[in-house]
Amino acid sequence: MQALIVIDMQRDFCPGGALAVSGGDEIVPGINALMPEFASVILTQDWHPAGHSSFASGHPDRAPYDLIDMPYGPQVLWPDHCVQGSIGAGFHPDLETDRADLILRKGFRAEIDSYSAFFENDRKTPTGLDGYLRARGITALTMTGLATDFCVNFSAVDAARLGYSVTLHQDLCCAIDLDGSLITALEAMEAEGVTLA
Ligand code: VGL
Ligand code: ZN
Repeated sequence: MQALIVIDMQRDFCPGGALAVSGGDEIVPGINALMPEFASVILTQDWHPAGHSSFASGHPDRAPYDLIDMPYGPQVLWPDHCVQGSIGAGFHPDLETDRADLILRKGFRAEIDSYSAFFENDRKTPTGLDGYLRARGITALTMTGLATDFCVNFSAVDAARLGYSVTLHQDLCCAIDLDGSLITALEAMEAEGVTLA
């Protein structure tokens, strides 16, 4: 059984949003068009409390996109984005959310970020998605959404390590691309056996 995973197709990651990925909105029609081909459609939603520890605004001596050391490892500091209940945390208005079987929220703990749909950034606290997929007999995942080099990458790598058959739909993803992070991410996914399609 195959699932389409749509990562973080939220207003804040689209042009005009707080952490806009250039061209991020252009993949919405293609994602919608792909939904009927899948037995299951799962959406993720980046969902941070105000003042989240990944927001540069809470680190007075730091700027957005700085890399800092957190107790769980390195962490990029971001502009405030996807604050729980805000307009920016909502899905892109054209995304067909009705088709979703599950909307998985992540990044809701103030002290730790969660790029991956499977584990928080300590790479070991589970979100519960693995259990959900296993319980439903879903074994193959096609990954789409934002951003290719962060949340899509971490989700695809974790999924491959968990034993899923993973395909990255490259045309239906879009990258932030900080200092070559896109090429690094593509190499990481390939090394884990993710099919780049
Ligand atoms: C994301 C940075 C911060 C993403 C989420 O969805 O790729 N990137 N939070
Ligand atoms: Zn975030």
